[in-house]
Amino acid sequence: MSLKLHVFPPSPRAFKVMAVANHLGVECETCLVDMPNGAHRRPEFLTLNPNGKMPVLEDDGFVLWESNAILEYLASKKPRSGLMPVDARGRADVARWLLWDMAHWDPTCAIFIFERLVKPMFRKEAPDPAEIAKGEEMFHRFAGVLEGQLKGRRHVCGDTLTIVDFALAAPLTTQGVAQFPLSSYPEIGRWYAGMMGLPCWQQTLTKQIPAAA
Ligand SMILES: N[C@@H](CCC(=O)N[C@@H](CS)C(=O)NCC(=O)O)C(=O)O
Repeated sequence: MSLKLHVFPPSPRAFKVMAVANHLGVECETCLVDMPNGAHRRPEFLTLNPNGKMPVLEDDGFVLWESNAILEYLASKKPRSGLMPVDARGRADVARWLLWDMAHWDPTCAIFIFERLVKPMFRKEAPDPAEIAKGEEMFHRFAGVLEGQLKGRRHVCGDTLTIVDFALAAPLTTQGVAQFPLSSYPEIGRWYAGMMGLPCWQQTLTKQIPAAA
């Protein structure tokens, strides 16, 4: 049985798992989680993820939620891809950045995505300037960390592409609408342009519409 990915494609958290599966050539059946119609709150979805959140992966009875855990699992299917290092320090470095993502980067980017994309598009509400101001303060703090890390490195964990690059670059796919204050971060711009050059990135973007910029 092939893998199933339960996703709402406009979300960057869906984008990253679809892009990694695509990059690795891991065959996945995509099952739409119709979030605007509340599919993530229905009993059948809650049996997959009691948090009522997507993405969720299913692999022959094994159910996995949390997008970055899904990235690790997908990478484990193709250990020679290099997306997940094999040495202890390399793995610890990847763990460090995936945890940093969930603690800092993802929640920061989520403020812009929620205020400028989700609210106007799905709730017909205007962005809250106080939330945007809070997002900008957080963004400059953490984008500064990422910018420093990328200096002298092609990718976040060195010169090799890893799942970290997918995790951290995915929210930026919504830049056209979310408008992260990115102009003073040339290293992030250079690195993100490289991600956009990946065939899997472009293929996955076509599934993300209408959020893709
Ligand atoms: N840390 C989780 C976050 C998942 C998440 O918040 N997904 C959002 C969509 S992008 C969701 O399903 N939200 C529904 C809700 O909170 O009710 C992950 O990375 O998988």
